[in-house]
Amino acid sequence: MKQFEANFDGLVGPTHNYAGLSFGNVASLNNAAQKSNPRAAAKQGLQKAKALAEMGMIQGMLAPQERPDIYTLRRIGFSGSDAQVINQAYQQAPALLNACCSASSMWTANAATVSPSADTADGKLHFTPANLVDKLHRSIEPETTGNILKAIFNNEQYFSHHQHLPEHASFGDEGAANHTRLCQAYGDRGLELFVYGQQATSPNAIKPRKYPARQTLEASQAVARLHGLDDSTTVFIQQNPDVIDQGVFHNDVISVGNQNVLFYHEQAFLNTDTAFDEIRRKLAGDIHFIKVPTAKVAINDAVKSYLFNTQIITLPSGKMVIIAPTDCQENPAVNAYLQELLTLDTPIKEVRFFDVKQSMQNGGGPACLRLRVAMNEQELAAVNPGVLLTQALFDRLNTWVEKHYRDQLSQADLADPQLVIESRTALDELTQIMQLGSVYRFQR
Ligand code: SUG
Repeated sequence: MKQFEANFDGLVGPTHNYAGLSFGNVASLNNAAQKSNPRAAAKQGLQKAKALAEMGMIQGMLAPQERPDIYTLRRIGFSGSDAQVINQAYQQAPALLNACCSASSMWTANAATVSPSADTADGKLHFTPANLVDKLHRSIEPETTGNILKAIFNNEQYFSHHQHLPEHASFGDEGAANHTRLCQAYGDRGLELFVYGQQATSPNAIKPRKYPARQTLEASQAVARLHGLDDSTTVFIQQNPDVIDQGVFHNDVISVGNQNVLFYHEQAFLNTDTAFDEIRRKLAGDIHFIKVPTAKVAINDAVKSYLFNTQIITLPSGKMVIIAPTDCQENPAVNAYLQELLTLDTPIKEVRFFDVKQSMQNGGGPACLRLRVAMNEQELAAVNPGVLLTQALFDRLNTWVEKHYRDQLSQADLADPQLVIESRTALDELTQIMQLGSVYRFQR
């Protein structure tokens, strides 16, 4: 049976803005209060997704969430009409209004952890939405994320959906951003590598001092249990706390894997040698560890350029290509490294650059924008076809963006009650375009 790795990219929502909400994410803080361009952001994301589809990759889209999140604002005591709720929040607690307006669900690497059927005890493909408890604006995503995933992977014979983990710091879970699957062919049993930032139930365990470690070992272990992964093919490795303190808030900012390739910065992990020995033991067949030394790319350059938030994809021809943000091309050290990489004896043979700057300014590169789902032919046939990116869907989505999105949004604009109406009108139409049914609360 044929096997694929599909990418599901997050469609950027109409309220995309820069609110400086993510302490520990340098780009988010540096760009706080800049004006955003939601229309350009959505189009940049669509262009990247379409380019991958044109390369022969299976490409899907995940719908954005309903923002402003009026329900959370009501839950914390703002009342009256929707317009009154927005106005009160803006006057009394603008930071909370900002949190309820973020389009952060675009970064679908944080939507869920996904284990392909080849790895799980019951032979089903498993999904656990990430609870994202470390950040208020992200902690309000998982319920709708679960609804959207269930509307897309809607077949109990093949797909198993779990509830997100308990909403407590001990179970901080950031989804696929801290999870990599290594394998030979996509349909082979793989090794699932979970990268955590701290061990929450062990107060003396080593952790970062300055910035939060969003992912806990306890969360990673819980997801592995839920998905029915076997110890013999699962590895837990701690992220280096020193790099978290330099702005590496997710593992996918410092390492990325594809099939039997792990591309990583030499400072990415703690106890690298022991962990890599375990990986060699647990993954059948060859493995290519591509180490990027600090002497070639400093952590600061990796964080600014997102060299590791690249997508490494395998084209239908078998060739591996690295999909990088144009920010990598603009950084002399990183660009030089990428050109050198292509001359090294590794499976990565080509680099292609994409402009995703609207997302980058909030700390989201190409890899943040996608959720990987390795599937076989039967599973792919069971996916809701309304979300799979064809030329026709691309055209419809582009037209939809043109029609509904603003080309500028400032923090003050978030107080405009019209934004609620605009956003709901857009999403209502989107659920029809993508055949999602009623995934949003306003539709119920
Ligand atoms: O969670 N930024 C996101 C970026 C997520 C990137 N994802 C991965 N690395 N997989 C975050 O920090 C910024 C929002 C703001 O400040 O307006 C934000 O949420």
